[in-house]
Amino acid sequence: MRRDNVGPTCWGARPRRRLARGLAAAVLPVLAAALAPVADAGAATRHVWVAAVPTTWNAVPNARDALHGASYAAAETTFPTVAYRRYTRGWRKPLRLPYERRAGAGELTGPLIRARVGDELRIHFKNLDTLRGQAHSMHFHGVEYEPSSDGVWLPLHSGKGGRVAPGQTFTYELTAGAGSAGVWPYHDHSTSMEESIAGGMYGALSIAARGERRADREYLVAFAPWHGFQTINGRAFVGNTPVFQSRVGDTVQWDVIAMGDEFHTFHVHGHKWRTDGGTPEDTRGLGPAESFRVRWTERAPGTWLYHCHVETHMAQGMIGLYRVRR
Ligand SMILES: [Cu+2]
Repeated sequence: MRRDNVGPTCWGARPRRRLARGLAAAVLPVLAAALAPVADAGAATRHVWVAAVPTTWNAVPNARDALHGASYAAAETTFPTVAYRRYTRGWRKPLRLPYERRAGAGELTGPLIRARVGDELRIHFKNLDTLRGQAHSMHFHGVEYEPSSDGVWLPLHSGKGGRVAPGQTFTYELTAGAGSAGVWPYHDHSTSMEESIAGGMYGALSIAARGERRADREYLVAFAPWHGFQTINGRAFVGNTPVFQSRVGDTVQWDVIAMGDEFHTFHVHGHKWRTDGGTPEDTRGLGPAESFRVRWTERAPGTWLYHCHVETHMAQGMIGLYRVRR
């Protein structure tokens, strides 16, 4: 099992550790010799517990659009909704892992789910929607699965995973295949998908290639509309959207996804990255359910803006701060 991924992959495994250690001491050298030429010997099965839960979300908690000097009443920016939340094993307690906190994920936007090429993912989903009492699902981009784990509602074709009723559970079985390295969205694809996505039922998978080192800093930028605002991770305007932090010398990775009906252009001031073909770039467009990640080694201290460069979106909140310390 890999240890480089932040956060436990299986909760409650501790009591079995001593037995496992003894077994490992006896069996591992034999296995290692047998499997030495196999590249994916480090692959893991990662269990993730997620629930759809009612919540009340304020996209503008400081009540201000600082750039335009406008202010908002809480009633204009706060609405009840249903969102994905990570839980401990068996959905006992809500959980937000440290890397999710640093990435600005796991609040309105669902958990940032990390894996590595070769891993198996078991996403245990429970529908706790007592707000609207609707069915929900999880549909994942970029990974491999059988139709039964597609999480899509299609009459006469879908199984239980496409329409998980309130109070019910379903486990999606996914594989991070050879082409899965990168960042991918997931979202509700059940009968309630339009209303659910508009309310925040989406999130990101971040899948590392085999042998790839994780960046020192990883940030999530989820572009989506919300009740007339244009949000990043469910927040609108500088002072509400995530403030991402790094130091000169850090490798930084930006995970960018878009949900909803509109096209966006991701832009970071004072920085460039390279396309897969090697061309320098400082703005990249994406449409609904598209996603990408960009990386660079930080060399530019200061306080910078990141934003969607569709100017009406920027004016409606799709803008944030990026701070680089020396
Ligand atoms: Cu935009």
